[in-house]
Parts: sequence; structure tokens; C-alpha cells
Amino acid sequence: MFPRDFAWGAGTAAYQIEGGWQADGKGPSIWDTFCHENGRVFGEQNGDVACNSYELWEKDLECIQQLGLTHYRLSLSWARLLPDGTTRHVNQTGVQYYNKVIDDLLACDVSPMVTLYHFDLPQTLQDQGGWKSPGIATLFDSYAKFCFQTFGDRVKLWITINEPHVCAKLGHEDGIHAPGLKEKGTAAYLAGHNMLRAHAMAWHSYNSVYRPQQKGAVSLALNSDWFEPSDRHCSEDVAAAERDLAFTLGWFAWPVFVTGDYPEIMRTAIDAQSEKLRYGASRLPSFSSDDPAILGTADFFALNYYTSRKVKPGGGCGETLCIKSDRDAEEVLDSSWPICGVSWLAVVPYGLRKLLKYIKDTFNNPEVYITENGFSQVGQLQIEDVQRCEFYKDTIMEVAKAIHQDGVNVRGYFAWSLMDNFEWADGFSVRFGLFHVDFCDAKLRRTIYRSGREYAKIIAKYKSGQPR
Ligand code: PNW
Repeated sequence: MFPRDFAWGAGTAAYQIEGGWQADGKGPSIWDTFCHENGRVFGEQNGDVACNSYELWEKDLECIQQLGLTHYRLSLSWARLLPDGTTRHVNQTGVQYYNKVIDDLLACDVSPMVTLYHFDLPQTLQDQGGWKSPGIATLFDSYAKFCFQTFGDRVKLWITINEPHVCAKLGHEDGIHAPGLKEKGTAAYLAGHNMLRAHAMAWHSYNSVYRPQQKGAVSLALNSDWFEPSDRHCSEDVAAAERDLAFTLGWFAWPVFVTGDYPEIMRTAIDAQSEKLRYGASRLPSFSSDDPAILGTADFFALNYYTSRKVKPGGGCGETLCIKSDRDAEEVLDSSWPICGVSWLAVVPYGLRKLLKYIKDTFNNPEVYITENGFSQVGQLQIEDVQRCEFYKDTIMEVAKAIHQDGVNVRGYFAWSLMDNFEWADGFSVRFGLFHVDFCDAKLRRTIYRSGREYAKIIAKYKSGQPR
């Protein structure tokens, strides 16, 4: 039911698990700063210690082996490797830490998929303008080259930037992620633009300098919900769903996979809104001929999928600028979709299949890795998480259908997450793990959930290619 070399993985991100926020010369990141400000994160929590994977990596490796993963997705902390963000100063202890992680994985026959940037910009670079500053692209490229050079002999799957959409919008428009900006209707487009430029520069560096020897693959991880018209017989709703897809997935996928530029409907909508509100300048930047070519800068499609939405026009913010008004698409939850844990996460496994088919048709049938998909728990602890077992079984079945019935070239599936961790603005109150982490225990004990055992069973069954 799954190709023989299908990747069965689970993911984590540096800030969410590592802790050691000041250990051995690590520089501060924007998430350190953000969490240390009052009122930003649930319960004033932070990732200072998190799962302490900086010291307890061997425990994580035991979890990985217990699941029987073929792949493990982790991210590197830019500020742990380069404390001030630049290659002027390399923190060798940080290099050693990731070398050990990568070597241990390979020794256990687990392939690493490494994300260079998962939300945690070095604070020094934020102080120079962060993602809003065009110069960030060159700095990111230097960091990427340093990582390819240092780890690329062993790492064959790279993600440059995780979820530029979340990073741009939640960090620069909504202000609920670091750096906490609420510059509505402008900063997110600018930040997203520089993320695309940074990604493209890094891909070109890999392609020309490292690929010949290292023979790996590089992409960026794009998150999207599946969007359906609220009423599929209503053309306004159909158009609103299309706009929502364009403003979420298309924003970053169009430049990389289709045209080298933003989706037409996105630019048209933004420009119309600017005119209506008499905003002079164009808010969606244009790529210039001095920039590296964006089109074609992904060797596979990396998708983070969590949920689906019904959509109709509306949801704007009145006479002020904001992305919501540009998008003019109001998202509603279908009452028949069960909610798991966090309020934004409706369980809609079939939405993943639809989105995969859409990706196949729209982006020229790329190889696809599902780099994140998961289910959260809130409140009362349930080690016997039966509902989550069903979620994984149902979702993986939809992936099989996408492969066999729709012909989508899915190459791997990564559950989010290996273990409970620091869930950004929700702190430790939201648990996505296949392993429970006891944050009250000094040893931060990891215990497998029933869903972890279920996932291990699924992997064991399909790893060989044929169901046993
Ligand atoms: C992703 N939202 O981010 C991230 O890549 C993970 O680090 C994270 O743990 C996971 O999804 C679960 O949330 C998101 O508020 C963060 O809509 C927030 C949202 C969506 C995705």
C-alpha cells in the first residue's frame, strides 16, 4: 500500500524541544525575547528548558527507535550555531551537538530531514530589521551554506524555511508569534517576500556548490488548510475558497512552483484594497531582476497539513488595512467536523487527500513529503488517546488513497510531533506528541501514548512496502 522506500517520520523544532537557551555560548533568538516579555505566551511559559533535548537527546533517540521511524525531522537553532547570526563567529559546541544528533540517527538507520529555520531568528538579526530587511536574504544564505558545508555530507533532505506563511502572518500581522509585530496589511507581505528571496538564494547555493557532491534535495515547508466553499453552488463562496488557497498556499507556492511571481488573484485583491483605502504604494513587493530566480527552487513539495475550513466572502477589518480584508474570505468550521484540542484544529482527514490532489494538479505533479500532520490534546491527560489513534489511522488511509487512486507522488509522512513540546503561544498547554513529556518531572520523562504505539504498528506493517 505504500512505496517500499516511503519515509515514515516524526518532527520537532529546536525552540520547541531543546531548552539550553543560554547553554555553551548560544545566542538569544526572537523566541527567547518574545517569551520573556509578559503577556505573550500562555501562563508566561517559555522554552528556556522545554524538553531539554539539548541534554537529553539520547532519550529522544530512544523514542525514535521505539517508533521504528525511517526518518526524523529536526530543526537547527541558527543562534546556537551562529550566536550573532553571522558566520563571523561559529559556536563549536553547537556544531558538536548537531553532529552527534545526526551521527546517532544515521547509526540507527534513521535519515535526518533538517530544517534550517523554524521560527527562531537570532535576536541580533531582528535588531537589524529581521525579515523585513532585504539584507536578511544574504545572511540566511551564508547560514545555509555554513550548514550545507558542515552537515551536508550526511543530511540529504533539507528544508530551508518552515511555514513562511505562519512566520509572516502570525509574527508580523497578528503579533501572536515572535517578533510580535502587528503592522497590519504591510509587514507580513514584506517579511514573506524576503523569506522567498532567502530561500531561493540558499537553494541556488546548494544547487551550484553542494549538490554535485552531496546529492541531496532542498525545499521549503508550506502549510495550508484545505479550503472548501461554504456552499459549493454559490459562485461567491467558490471564489472565496480560491482566494483563501491563493493567500495561504499560493502566496509561497506560486513563485516557487508556477510562475516565479505571486498568484494573480492575490495581487489583484491587494491592489484593489489599497486603492479603495487610498494607500499609495504597492504592499505586495515585486521580485526584481537583481534577485535570484525564484521559479524552480524546490526539489520536492513539503506540505504541513492540519485542518480544513469552509469559506465564504467577508471577515475583513473595515476601513483599515489588513490581510483579512485583502483576502476577503471568512473561514468557518463545519459543525460536523470534530475539534481536537486547540480550537483551530478540526479533524478532517479527507481534506489532506483533496489538498494532495490539488497540489498534484496545480504544481505539476511534484514529489510530495507531508512534513507535518498531527492532533493535539488539551487539558486532562490521556495516555490512552484513542481518538488520536483513529486520527492517525484515518489520515494515513487518506494518504494511501491519494497515492493509489489519485496518483499523487507522496514520498513520505511525518507526524507532528515526536513528543509533547513548547507549542508556541499556547506554551505547554497543548500537546501534539506521540510521547507524553512530564514537564513537572525534573527528568522530563517521556512516555509513549497509545497513539505512539499505533503509529509504530502502522510503520512496522508498511515499512517493507507491502502490508504484512
Ligand atoms: C506549525 N496556528 O505551526 C509548526 O510548524 C509547528 O512548530 C507547530 O507545533 C505545529 O504547527 C502545531 O501548531 C503552526 O495558530 C502554529 O494556526 C500555529 C498555527 C498553525 C501552525
